[in-house]
Amino acid sequence: MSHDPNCLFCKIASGQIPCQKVYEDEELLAFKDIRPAAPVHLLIIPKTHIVNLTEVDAAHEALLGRMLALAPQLARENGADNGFRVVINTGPDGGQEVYHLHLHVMGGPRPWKHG
Ligand code: DGP
Repeated sequence: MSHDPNCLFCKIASGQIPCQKVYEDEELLAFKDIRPAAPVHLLIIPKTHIVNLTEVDAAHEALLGRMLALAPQLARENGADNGFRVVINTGPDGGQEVYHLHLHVMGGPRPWKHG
């Protein structure tokens, strides 16, 4: 498990910084986005430090699959029961602000702020 002591989401994953957790297992953590762009806005992160999709290799395929497969369950459990959107911002031109891989799960009744 890789850990970057300067990374915000590593600090959240290790419990150093609090979050509104909605799911946790050995590999993944999911919590509410602090600046929601939709009525339901969750972030799913791997606990291990991966900067973004450009750093992903074949060894991460199962982990990425688990992140995606978790999205519908968490969307449903958190009230986005009529559909949702998943987004992974990658790099400067992808609008990535936090350089620890994360999957946005956005849903809930429209209109959304950025919908
Ligand atoms: P991105 O642009 O894809 O890197 O999105 C980063 C998201 O992380 C953004 O929607 C706001 C959210 N965020 C930033 N800092 C915190 C934090 O300290 N706690 C939580 N829960 N979310 C955060």
